[in-house]
Amino acid sequence: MRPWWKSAVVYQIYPRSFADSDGDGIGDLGGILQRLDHLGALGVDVIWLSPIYRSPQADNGYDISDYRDIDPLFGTLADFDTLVAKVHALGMKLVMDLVVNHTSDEHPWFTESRSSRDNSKRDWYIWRDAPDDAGPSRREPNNWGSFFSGPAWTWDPGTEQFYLHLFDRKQPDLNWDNPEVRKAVRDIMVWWLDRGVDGFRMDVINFISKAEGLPDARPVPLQRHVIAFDGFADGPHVHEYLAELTRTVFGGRDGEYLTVGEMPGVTTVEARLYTDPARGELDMVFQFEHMGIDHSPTGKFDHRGLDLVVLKDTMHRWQAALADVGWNSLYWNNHDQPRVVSRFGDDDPVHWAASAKALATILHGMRGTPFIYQGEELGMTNYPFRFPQDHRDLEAVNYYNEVLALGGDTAAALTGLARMSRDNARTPMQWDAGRNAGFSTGQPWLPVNPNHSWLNAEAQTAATDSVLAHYRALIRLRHELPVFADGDFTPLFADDPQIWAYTRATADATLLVIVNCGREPRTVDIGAEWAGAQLLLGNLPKTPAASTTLTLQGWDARIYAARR
Ligand code: ISL
Repeated sequence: MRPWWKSAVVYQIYPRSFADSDGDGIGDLGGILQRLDHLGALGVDVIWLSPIYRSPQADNGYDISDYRDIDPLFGTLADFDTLVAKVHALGMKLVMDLVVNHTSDEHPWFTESRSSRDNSKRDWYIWRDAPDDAGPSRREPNNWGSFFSGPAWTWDPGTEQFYLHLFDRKQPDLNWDNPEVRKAVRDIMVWWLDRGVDGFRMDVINFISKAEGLPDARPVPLQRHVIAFDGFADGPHVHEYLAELTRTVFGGRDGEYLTVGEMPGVTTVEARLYTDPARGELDMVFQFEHMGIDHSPTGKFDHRGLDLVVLKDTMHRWQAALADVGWNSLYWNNHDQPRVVSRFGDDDPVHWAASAKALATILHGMRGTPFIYQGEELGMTNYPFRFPQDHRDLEAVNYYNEVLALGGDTAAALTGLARMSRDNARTPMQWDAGRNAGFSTGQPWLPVNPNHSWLNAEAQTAATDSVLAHYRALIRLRHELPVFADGDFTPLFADDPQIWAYTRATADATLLVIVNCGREPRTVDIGAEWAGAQLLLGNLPKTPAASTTLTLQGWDARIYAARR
């Protein structure tokens, strides 16, 4: 029997930016409760909540100081229990974000660990001596860089050793080679499952096993610190630790659960192993190849434009690689990525709606489990960031300060940030055309996009041809037609720089998904077998039935079912 999550659609909430019920300008659990009907009407099956645990909020909750409590910013455990009950009553499931590659430096485990070299928690984190004499120019134990600029090591003057942090210095990495750490993680997961949650999205979970001896990464010209994927991604024990976790947490539990591992740098070969049901590791992973194709070798803020053929090829390779074993997750957006309609679509007002629907059609037609990030179902766009002080995200702030300190091109840095900054995803959800887009009665922690005057949930709920209505239709199709979950995937026109097309087929049904990813109309020959095919969904008014030749308008997107 096919697992339930193969025909499910997941919706990600970034609680801080979703809905604010108490007027402090920061979204909260009360706000989510007030807006659950939006998700019920959309038809999604699962809600994934970005972290709501107690946290100093250095990385907006991806730095946890207590895994068994809710941050007062968001509410209380009682609010959480109410939320779980309401989500379940609406027939949806709730998945927690589990951030266990690292904790906050304010977690009691770390405060104990740093208190002395012989503390019982010392070995819960990754501590190393300086390789040379102490002094102001003391070298770090290796050349690894932090994802958020600078070295991945911070010196602790109290105990005179460095600790490792792949992310911010306030996010020290746990030492998963210590069985006590693995046991502690397991206990946290069981505690939340017992509270009623339906699974976990596991943050950078392919980073938990570091390479033996923490070797230097391959040097990169002009960069002293290197993001050393080969030093920590898909490390020597990661499969063993994940299988152990899954067995000990879910073994013997009845229920329908979902696990998805977030995995920067993961390859198709590794992803097959992680998601092979016979190995008992994870249900699906988030891969990043399609999110990297517009980054330049010098980093994500040096944009290199979109080559559609490369994007298609990347997505198609993942479709093929996980066709017989494993399973894909499908996403364009999350809280770390710029808005897809501005990135791979066309957010010019004339093309905005059609291109948002077209990108949705491409993704939701594929084999895998689609994830929708809040506001994506409205076609929310990037924010018009202009000034350094516009940015809140520590990644953006650190990057800008680094460019400034090195005497680099700050104007170029601002352009790069406007295009790629994670804050693009984090501006408040646009509920209506009113003050603060209906997000909060107070001052929002990040400004609301001025386009909420016309781009908002209320307007789109009332319209039958909105981006929102298109997402609803795609979700309904996935629920109704088994071919979306089960069908084979075959690309068409693979080398075409403007047409994105593929078929999905089972023994009983064949679909054609065909999209014009450009402004100019295109005529394509799709073959006689498609003549008279039934239009299941289109994104423009008056889309005709199929014929051997199709003329597609700008950003025209169609799904046809072959006649049998
Ligand atoms: O956005 C990124 C930095 O350029 C990504 O590389 C991101 O850091 C990476 O995808 C890992 O993301 C996850 O872990 C981070 C957290 O900041 C992200 O929000 C989270 O999704 C550290 O916990």
